[in-house]
Amino acid sequence: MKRAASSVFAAIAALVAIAAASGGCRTRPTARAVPFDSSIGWTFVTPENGVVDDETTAPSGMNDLCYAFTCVCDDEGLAVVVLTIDDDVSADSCDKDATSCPAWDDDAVEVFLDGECARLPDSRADGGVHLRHGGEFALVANGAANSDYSGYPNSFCRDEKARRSLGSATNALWTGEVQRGPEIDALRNDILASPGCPEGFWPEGGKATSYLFAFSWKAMGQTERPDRIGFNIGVQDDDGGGRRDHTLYWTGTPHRPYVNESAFGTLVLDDIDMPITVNEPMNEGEKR
Ligand SMILES: [Ca+2]
Ligand SMILES: [Ca+2]
Ligand SMILES: [Ca+2]
Repeated sequence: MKRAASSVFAAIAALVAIAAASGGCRTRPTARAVPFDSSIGWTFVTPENGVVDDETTAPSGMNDLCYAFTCVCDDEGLAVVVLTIDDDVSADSCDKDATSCPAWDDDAVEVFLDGECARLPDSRADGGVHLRHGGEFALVANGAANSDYSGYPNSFCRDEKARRSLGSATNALWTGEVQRGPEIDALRNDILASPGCPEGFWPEGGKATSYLFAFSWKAMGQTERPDRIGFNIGVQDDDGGGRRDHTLYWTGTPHRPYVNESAFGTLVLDDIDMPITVNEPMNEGEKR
C-alpha cells in the first residue's frame, strides 16, 4: 500500500529530540535505518574506533573531533543526522551559499551512499558511471553543500518546500540543514545517557554541531526503498582555517576511503509497514 506523502524534513526536525529515547547503539559496520515513528539509537565514532584518512592526521582526542550519527527512512527517502563535537569550528573555504565547493577543506560531514550495494573498490572508476547509485554528499559547517562527487553534481536544494516534502511535492534529490546552539546543546545529557556512549564524548563546554541530511531514494538511483545500501560517513575537521586537519570515517580503508566502497558499512533499511508520524505541526493543507 502506498503511503501518503511523507514529510522527511519535518521528521528530521523532530529527529534529534526523538533520539533522546534512544533504543541502543549500533555496532559498526552495520547500521539500521528505522521508520520515523520508531525510537532510534546513536552510533558513536571516535578517534579510537573510527578510521582516519591517511591523507590527514588523527584527531588528538574526542574534544578535537568525534561524532554520533543516526538514520531513519520511509518510502520516500533516507534521513541522516550527524552530531559532531569539535573544539574549533572553521569554514573559510566554502561560501555559505555554495552548492559546489571544496567541502573537504572545511568542517564538513560527508555521507557516502552505494544504492545498489555494488561495493566497488573505486566508485569513480569507468568515468563514474556507478555514481548514479549515489556517491558523496557533503554539508559544510556554514551551510554550504557539495555533491560534485556524486551522480548528481550541484543538486543540493535549499527550497523550503523541498525540505518539507522531499521527493513528492518537488523533484528535489537531497536537502539538509546545519544547526548549533542551545537547541542542540540541550541534548547533551540525553546523548551522554545513550547506550554505547563512550566516556569523554561531548565534554562540558564542547562545541556541538548537528548536520541533517534528507535524501530521496532517487539520489541513489532507486525508484523505491531498497533492502539495504552501502553506507559510510566521513567527517572533515578544519581547525584554524585553511585546509583540513583530520578526516574521521565511521568505517573503511585508510587509503582513499571516499572511493573504496568495498570497505563501506551496510545500512539495513527496515521494511515495517506502519503509519508515519512526526512531532511537528504541519502547514495547513499539507498532506501527510
Ligand atoms: Ca578539531
Ligand atoms: Ca578551510
Ligand atoms: Ca574544526
